[in-house]
Amino acid sequence: MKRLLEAKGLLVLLFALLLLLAACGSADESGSDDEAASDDTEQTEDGNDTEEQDSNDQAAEKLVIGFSQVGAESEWRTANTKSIQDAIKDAGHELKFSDAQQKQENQIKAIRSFITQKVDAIVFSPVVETGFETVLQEAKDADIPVFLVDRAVDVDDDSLWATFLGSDFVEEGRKAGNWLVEEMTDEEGPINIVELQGTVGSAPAIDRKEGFEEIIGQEDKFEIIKSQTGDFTRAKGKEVMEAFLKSDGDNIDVLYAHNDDMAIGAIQAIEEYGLKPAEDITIIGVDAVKGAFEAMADGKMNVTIECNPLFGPQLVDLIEQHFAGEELEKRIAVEESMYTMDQAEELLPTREY
Ligand code: GYE
Repeated sequence: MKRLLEAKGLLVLLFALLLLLAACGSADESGSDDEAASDDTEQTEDGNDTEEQDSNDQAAEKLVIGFSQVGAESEWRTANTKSIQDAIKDAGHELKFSDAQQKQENQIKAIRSFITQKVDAIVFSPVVETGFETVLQEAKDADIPVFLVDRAVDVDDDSLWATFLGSDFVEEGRKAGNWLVEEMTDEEGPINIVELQGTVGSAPAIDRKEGFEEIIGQEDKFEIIKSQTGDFTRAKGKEVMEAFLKSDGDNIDVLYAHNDDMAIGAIQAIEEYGLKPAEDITIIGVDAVKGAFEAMADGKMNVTIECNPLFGPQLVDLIEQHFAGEELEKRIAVEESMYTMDQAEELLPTREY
């Protein structure tokens, strides 16, 4: 019996060792998200390098996919990067990942490098809307389909991409506006709003502003007294909110932030200034990331409009459909919702991002 136990113990040990080795292997494979988009920082993640995976891979064609991501500026982005990386790897395709650090020139460089490397498909989340015609045309000329994700480009020729999968940012702005109008029904004006915009020239900054203004513009009592970019980051959100408070202090009734990270940075600034976030200043964010749920559960933020980043599996399905010869819709929307402070505590444990 003792022998048997010893033998069993050995087996368990051996198994643990094997697991450890496997874990080390995969840790080596996964690169950090915030490296620059130069050729030498691109990471290749081959999810199909074991026999076991080969046999799981059935008849599906193994694709080499280049992914030019915006950056690592927010909680949303981190969740989005992981969702796409995991989905590509899990499907057995090879991923070449490039982080643009919110710079357009890095993206153009990365896409050109994907073209030179003759990838099968390019996944591209453009930092800003304009200025990508030439490089998109180069991809088309090289016969490489481009899958736009998350953010759109402002380019007339829609033959330059296979499809665009992303959220409806104008609608998100409208949702934020409608929530505010409802919330302030009994309040008399003027209601002074400060706005923290996302990255200048980016689709979500342009569209979230437009949708929000469309709704609040219908009532005279609302006024946006200050509007500036916080580049979608906590640090910038805090810094700009500090400036708003310095110039307009007790006059500010509402903060509309184009993402939760900037709202969270601004909450810190408001507290340091000596006001109560969500009480003295109503706080609206967008994304519905965990950090916003935490802030809402703490009574420091009023509402967040959902923008779902977890569309990696949906994207991989679309890429595979394309290579199976199916015609794709040019625009595919991600479905989303809205969450208020009173739902935060209950929903926080089940939030996936
Ligand atoms: O809302 C923000 C991120 O493009 C939808 O980018 C995305 C936005 C998201 O930095 O947090």
